[in-house]
Amino acid sequence: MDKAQQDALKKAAGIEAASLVTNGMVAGLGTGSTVRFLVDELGRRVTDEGLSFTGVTTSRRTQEQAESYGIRIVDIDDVDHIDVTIDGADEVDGNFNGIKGGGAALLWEKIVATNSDRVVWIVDESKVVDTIGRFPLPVEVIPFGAGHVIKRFEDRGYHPVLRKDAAGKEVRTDENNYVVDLHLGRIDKPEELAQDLITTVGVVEHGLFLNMVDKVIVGDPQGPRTLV
Ligand code: ABF
Repeated sequence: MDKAQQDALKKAAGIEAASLVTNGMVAGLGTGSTVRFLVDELGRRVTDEGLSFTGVTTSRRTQEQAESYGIRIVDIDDVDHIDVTIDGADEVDGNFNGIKGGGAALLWEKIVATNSDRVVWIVDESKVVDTIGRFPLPVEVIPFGAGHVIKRFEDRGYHPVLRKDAAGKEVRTDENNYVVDLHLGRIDKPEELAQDLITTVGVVEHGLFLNMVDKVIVGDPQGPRTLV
């Protein structure tokens, strides 16, 4: 599938999901290229149809895009609940276990998701897998002592790689932390791995999103479909 075909599938999923946002709602807006299509569609509806809702975003870049359409964005602590959060994912399996964080936004994404009444992911079909883990698992790590955390991951056989940008500089999250990607190949016991990661001192959060999504909309050449 070339990029244009993948983008068409992402766009179809984004447009389909936009219909879940109705007037007066508090909507969580995720991060990534698929969500960009969602926000574009929501912006069109705001402009053309007078759609009016409040947004809580999972990254500064989504906030900038949403505000460019005049969408009202508030801090997550300014609302007592989020009606629905729509976000992307890097991988999702048949048990609705997913990997997120390719966009280095996994911490805010997980905070927004865990404060949402409903969570919906939008993906192109390449993200749907039998077993998660081929996509390197992002882990958000505090810079202080990150070298020792990486060493621990190496000793556990997690094949960690500190994420760097094209200039070779460490990628920083919106919380100014590092991202370490674990090249595991496959993850057969995600709950056990999640527990091991979150109890490692210096780890802030990881990209395993287990039992955290209610609906997955998949962009498909035959039209968007819902993963059940
Ligand atoms: C975001 O969506 C990230 O967690 C994940 O990396 C991204 C998927 O990226 P894309 O939609 O660009 O494929 O939530």
